[in-house]
Amino acid sequence: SRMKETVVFDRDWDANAEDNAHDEDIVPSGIPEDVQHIHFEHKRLTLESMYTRSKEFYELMNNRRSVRFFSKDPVPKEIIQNIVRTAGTAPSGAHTEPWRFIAVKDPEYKKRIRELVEQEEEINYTKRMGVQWTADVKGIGTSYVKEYLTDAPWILLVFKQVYTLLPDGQKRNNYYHEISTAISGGLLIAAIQTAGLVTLTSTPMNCGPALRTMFQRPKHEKLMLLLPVGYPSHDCTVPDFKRKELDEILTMIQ
Ligand code: IYR
Repeated sequence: SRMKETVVFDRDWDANAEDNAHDEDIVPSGIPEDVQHIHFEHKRLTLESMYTRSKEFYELMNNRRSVRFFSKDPVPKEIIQNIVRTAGTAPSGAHTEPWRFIAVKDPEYKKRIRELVEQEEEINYTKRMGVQWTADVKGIGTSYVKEYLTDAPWILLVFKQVYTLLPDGQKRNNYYHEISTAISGGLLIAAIQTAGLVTLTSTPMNCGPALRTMFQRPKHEKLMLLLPVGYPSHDCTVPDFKRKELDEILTMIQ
């Protein structure tokens, strides 16, 4: 299918890329067999507070929208650091924590990112995505021109690490690196929303290797997400989308 043909253009999403880990160079997980197990403290909430908190969190998250029009107003770096701390709490296969984040505020680098992404996206829109895909996203009103990349005060890059490189050059298997980093991305987005900021979850096709090189990151780190973070501009608009109803996403067996 066209979709399949398109995806192999992006080397960071190629499960068979030659810089992925291979069984022969893998050493065991770093978890000692005799790791201490400690008591897990947990304080139960009242049922009433569980109802309210779950509903309030849902309402907060339901207000999240993917935003493409950003204000240039600055956001303190400590807030970005807390957001990334939250992303780093995600569960991961064998506790490998296979993620790496880059937070870019430097206007020169944001400009370079924008130039690179726009250059690749122009090819994506005209050649790689194909007729069906470009038609499917037309209503969102996107194009290869991405002003938000220089307007937003921060750009966050999320990389997955396909293996962990140990100081002696050996490699440790990062089990489920893709889903682990994807979950971490979900927590990152929730943390951005909780902080009162907005973002756009973008996956710039074919930009991974160049962005990794721009920031001197190693080959086994693959770009998964690129998120501008900041405040929406005053005239920001979003498409009038509705979410699925609960019964369309949940089957309860009880
Ligand atoms: N990657 C392009 C096109 C695009 C693709 C999807 I799927 C969207 O939901 C929106 C846009 C871009 O970022 O413009």
